[in-house]
Amino acid sequence: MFRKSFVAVIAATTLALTACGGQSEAGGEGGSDDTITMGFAQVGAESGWRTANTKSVQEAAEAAGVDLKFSDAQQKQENQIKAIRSYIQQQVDVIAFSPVVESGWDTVLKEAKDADIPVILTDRAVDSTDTSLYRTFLGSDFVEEGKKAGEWLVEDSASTEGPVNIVELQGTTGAAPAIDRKEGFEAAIAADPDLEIVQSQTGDFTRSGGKQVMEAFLKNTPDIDVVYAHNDDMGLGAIEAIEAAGKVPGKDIKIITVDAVKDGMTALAEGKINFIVECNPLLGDQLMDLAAKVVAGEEVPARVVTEETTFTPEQAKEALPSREY
Ligand code: GZL
Repeated sequence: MFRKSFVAVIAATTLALTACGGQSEAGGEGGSDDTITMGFAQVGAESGWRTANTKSVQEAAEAAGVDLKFSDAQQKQENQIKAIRSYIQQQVDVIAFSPVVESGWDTVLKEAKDADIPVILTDRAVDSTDTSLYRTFLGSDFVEEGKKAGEWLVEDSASTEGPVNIVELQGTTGAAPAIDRKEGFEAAIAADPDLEIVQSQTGDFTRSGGKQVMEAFLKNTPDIDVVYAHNDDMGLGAIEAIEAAGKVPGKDIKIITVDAVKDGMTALAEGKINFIVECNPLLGDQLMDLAAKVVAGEEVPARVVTEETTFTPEQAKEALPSREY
């Protein structure tokens, strides 16, 4: 709406200045014409992280006066593509989305480009080689997150004699965080030949998925020493399976996760998880700032990386009272 009315205002201004040199009439029907309309295609509601991310986007849109059209794709790429097409039809001013998987976006992103609607990637990236299909990517460095997890384990295992058997709960197959967190972790643990990933399977970033896969690992894999879960929710599911098997999570089997949402931080403070790498879901304000710049035709960085840290149990106890998510 902003773009069409912006042209109307220019036309009205030109006409007014030509005709009588007076103030321009704001174009458009009713309401303020400088309201940005954003179409946001969210992945789903699969985890505590996603819930916090959705809340952040919605609250930031409200605060910024952005008219937000929001859709939940229930973790299905075809639903996100449908949502993006509907935003193109509605001629929104800007489209933002977190691609559930890296591949298969070029066609619909070309449709947005042909409709002259800028696209902002938030949270997850796409593997398209044509970077003109989106204006910027706002989100974490997932390879770095995986490295931080692996580096902690290398240090923690330094005094351990013999093999350390690791089982890995991967995120959604084909998703950037799953691919990159695996890559970063494997690169870090390569430093210690005793550290070996003996099983690796997707739990789809959900608590139930993590529990089911961990139950299978416990049945078919003797001597599991460590769980590396690509997010807290799968780690929390693994805790349920480990306890049901009569073992003590955090002691008999150490657990490393990524995200640092409240439930994960609580389990960390209780010693059921041993280390968490933070992945910040509060992207809303940065997204709205980027959208305003992109719609105004201003240059924006190709990549905006979010700030994040790591937590031990002691640090979780200190951080929990003031945690925003
Ligand atoms: C990471 C995000 C991931 C979280 C999961 O930025 O895409 O998806 O780590 C969420 O909890 O489901």
